[in-house]
Amino acid sequence: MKNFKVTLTAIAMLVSIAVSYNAFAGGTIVGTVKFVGENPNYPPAVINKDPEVCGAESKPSEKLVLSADNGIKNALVGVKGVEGGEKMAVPAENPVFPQANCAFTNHIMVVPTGSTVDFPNKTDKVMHNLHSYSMKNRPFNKGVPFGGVISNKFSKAEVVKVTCDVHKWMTGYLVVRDDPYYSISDENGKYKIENVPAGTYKLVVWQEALGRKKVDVTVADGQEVVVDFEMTPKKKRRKAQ
Ligand SMILES: [Cu+2]
Repeated sequence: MKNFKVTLTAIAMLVSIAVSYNAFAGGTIVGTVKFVGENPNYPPAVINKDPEVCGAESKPSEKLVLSADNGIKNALVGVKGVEGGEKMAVPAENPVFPQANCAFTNHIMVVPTGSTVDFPNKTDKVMHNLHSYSMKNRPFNKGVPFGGVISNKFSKAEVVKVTCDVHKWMTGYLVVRDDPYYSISDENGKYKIENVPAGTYKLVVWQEALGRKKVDVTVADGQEVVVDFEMTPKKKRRKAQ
């Protein structure tokens, strides 16, 4: 009987080791997103409305922000098709996407699918009129006065572009996403995605001016795999003959 108990304890220990191993299993994908080609040099936004609030000086374009060695800031890198992986929970407090000085404070932000996002205007003594562009979530087009806030629920995963109809240069992106296997590149173009379950997937990079690119990636438990991306300007469409 005593031996039986010892055996049971040993099995229980093995099971707990296996469980904790699984909890920390997974690999990491890291890399750099770089721009290759001729810089389109997007012109700065000319402030032609409400300069007393928005500032009289032009604002640098946020469409393609490059480091000195052409690392791309604000590229979204995501793993596609992780089956049985984690899902992001809807946060208890609404994610916030503020407007300040006639710009969106976060140019790009990821929110879990099902989130209600608040769009406050706490600082600008002007009316903003937010306008969203989406295919799967119902678009909105609403004014946000000084001190006001609008809220919108995003039920479907997709990238939603948000602009302001009053101040045409204002542009931001909300990435509505189910799973946590993504990263937004930093000012040097670097990204890192951790705790990816072992497997072979598509790794997709998206950048607002350059579009989308995907490669295959194989992730192994406890390993780090390096995937660098090179992005080039979109080809101009030829005019119809
Ligand atoms: Cu505005």
